[in-house]
Amino acid sequence: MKNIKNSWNKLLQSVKKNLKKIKDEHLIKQYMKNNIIFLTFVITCVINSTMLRLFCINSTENYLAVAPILADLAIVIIVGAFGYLLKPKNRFAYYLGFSIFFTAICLINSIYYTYYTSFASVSMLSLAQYVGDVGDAVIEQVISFKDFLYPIGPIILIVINYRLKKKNYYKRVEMKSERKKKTIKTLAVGAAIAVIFLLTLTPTDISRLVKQWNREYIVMKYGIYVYQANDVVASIQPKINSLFGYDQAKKDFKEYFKNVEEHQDNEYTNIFEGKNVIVIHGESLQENLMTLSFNGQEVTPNLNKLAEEGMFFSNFYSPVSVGTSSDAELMFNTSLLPTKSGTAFVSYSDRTYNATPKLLGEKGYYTFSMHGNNADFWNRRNMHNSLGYDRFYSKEDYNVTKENTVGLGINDYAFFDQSVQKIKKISEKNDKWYGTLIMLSNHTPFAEVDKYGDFPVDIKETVTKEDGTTEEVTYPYMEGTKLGNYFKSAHYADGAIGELINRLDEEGLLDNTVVVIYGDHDAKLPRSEYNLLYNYDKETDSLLDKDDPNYKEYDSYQYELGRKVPFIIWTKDMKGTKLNKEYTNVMSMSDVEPTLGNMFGYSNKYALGHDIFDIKDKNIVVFPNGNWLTNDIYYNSQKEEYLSLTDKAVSEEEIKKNSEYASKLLDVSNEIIVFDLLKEDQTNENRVIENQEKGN
Ligand code: GP9
Ligand code: MN
Repeated sequence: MKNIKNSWNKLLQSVKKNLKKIKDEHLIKQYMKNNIIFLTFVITCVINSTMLRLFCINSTENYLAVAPILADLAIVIIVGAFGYLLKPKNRFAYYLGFSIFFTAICLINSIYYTYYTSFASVSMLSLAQYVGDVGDAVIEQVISFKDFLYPIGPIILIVINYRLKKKNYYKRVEMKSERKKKTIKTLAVGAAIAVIFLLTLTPTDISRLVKQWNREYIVMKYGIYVYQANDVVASIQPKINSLFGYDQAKKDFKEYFKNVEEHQDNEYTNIFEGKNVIVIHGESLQENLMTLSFNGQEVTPNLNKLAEEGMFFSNFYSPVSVGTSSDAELMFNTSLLPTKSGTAFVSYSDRTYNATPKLLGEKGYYTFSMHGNNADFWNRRNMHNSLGYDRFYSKEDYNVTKENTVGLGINDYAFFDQSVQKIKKISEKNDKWYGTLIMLSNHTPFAEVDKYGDFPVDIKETVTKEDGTTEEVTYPYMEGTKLGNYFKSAHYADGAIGELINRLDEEGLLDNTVVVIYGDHDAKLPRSEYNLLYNYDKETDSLLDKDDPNYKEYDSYQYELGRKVPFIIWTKDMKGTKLNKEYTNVMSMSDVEPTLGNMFGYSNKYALGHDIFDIKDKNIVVFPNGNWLTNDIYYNSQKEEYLSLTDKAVSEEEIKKNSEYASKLLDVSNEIIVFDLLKEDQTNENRVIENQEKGN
């Protein structure tokens, strides 16, 4: 104890002594005087990046954020440290070069943000060719006063350098060892700031950096310089992945499709040929919502009604990976599975896809997608083009106000309302169309409860007292829980779906249209929340005791199986027809394209999923982690254990066969995307058509 006290006192004394030395010898002043160019470089670069953030992202969180300033500071100091390796007279060129470079990053992002409400990516350099066409418009509408502020940084540097030169500032000689020492000391300061910054990061921050899809969030947390460096890495990674293994991939691909059984026509073949399509991408809509009511009110009355009147696939899974929403779109449209690393939407948007919009486009459909969020979220701006959509309507095309915003952006009601007006115009100009409407309001964290309207998720009971009078008793139940808030949010989103259907009908847009609805993935809420839902004890307002005979634990298998999402195909006149029923065979999002293809008369010969009416009860849902599900078994490949869902005996052989199939499917899907294997096929096909046209 005494020792600790002594060392502590010694440390304090030494700090005091050093501070006194700094004060007496005017060391700070001296340091500033000797490092004017370096300090100007650091300060102007950090001011530029901070200015960019403040101009672009208007949130209190951003205004108060210290973390991105630390990150910018660390990067700029570390880059600046290497300038000390040069002789004093040569340093200015180094700092000016980097100052221009950093300023360019801020300027480009500032202009890009004004135009696209998102930050720029080097992977979009290939789109630079289009700038020529819109150049004048960019200058008139996009470059604004604030953009002229960034170049002030390098200009200040030039002016200061000019003055210093006049005063013979660069005459002093620095030995090599002194220069090295300065570099190391400055690097140490940069590294220390970097460490402080790293301590502020949460696991979510790190995972978002890796995924690089929510660019605004990354800039807000890491600053623009880290964002841009990370963007370069994320853009190069897919190129590196595709450098090795092409031959093997091609071989696997050929082998796989050689063994795929040919599709057989069935009673659903071509039943919807020529009809218009509206696809509703239901953000975080889980199937179990449809089974729940609170105080006699269903959570999703509109979805339930559509399911009752249409074709309802009640065992439908969306095996998304880190790409969540975008993985759901990928599987839905291309019948492929998520990639093993990165996401198809962000890392492989330049690949060839045999996607539904493209295939229907070839059949004369006008295809479009609509989403109220930034077009660059999940890189949709590029990827929707690769999927073959003729037009992508994004935030830029909607009237988004503070009043109509919920969560990530425009609320589903306003989004659908404005979308219907656009669809009306589209339908006037095109006789066949296919449109995807991507919802947004029901997005995690489901926190804006006051905006969702009144939907109590408590238990209200009327109790008769001893004297014969009655009393209303309320038990909080799911009120105030994350899952409860999710129910409120989903109820709100479901209301928007109901209104959309009414609006479309009013405009006569349902008369020759098939509506397809899917939940993109589950709510991603912890299992403990479901335990409360199924084991609520009114008396104690908490979980039932585990020993209670009524306690039924929501185990990890139930949780996994409970993550299924709704899939509904509906037309306004389907009710009561033979199509109108519940379809219970297990089905995956990657089975949608072949299933719809069979009904609408198009086909992707490299689909990895199946027409559910062809494969029927033999289907296997494959998850990105190698788990799989059939009508009879859910298999957990990590734990190498399974849950039997029926009385049928499970054989080792079946487990082995299905596990091999799952792993093959994930490999082939990944290889198709990474090595762009459909491109070659497309090129060959085009060649055949050209030759046929030439009469060869
Ligand atoms: C973003 C929205 C949400 O525009 O589609 O994506 P998610 O976080 O669900 O993947
Ligand atoms: Mn989503």
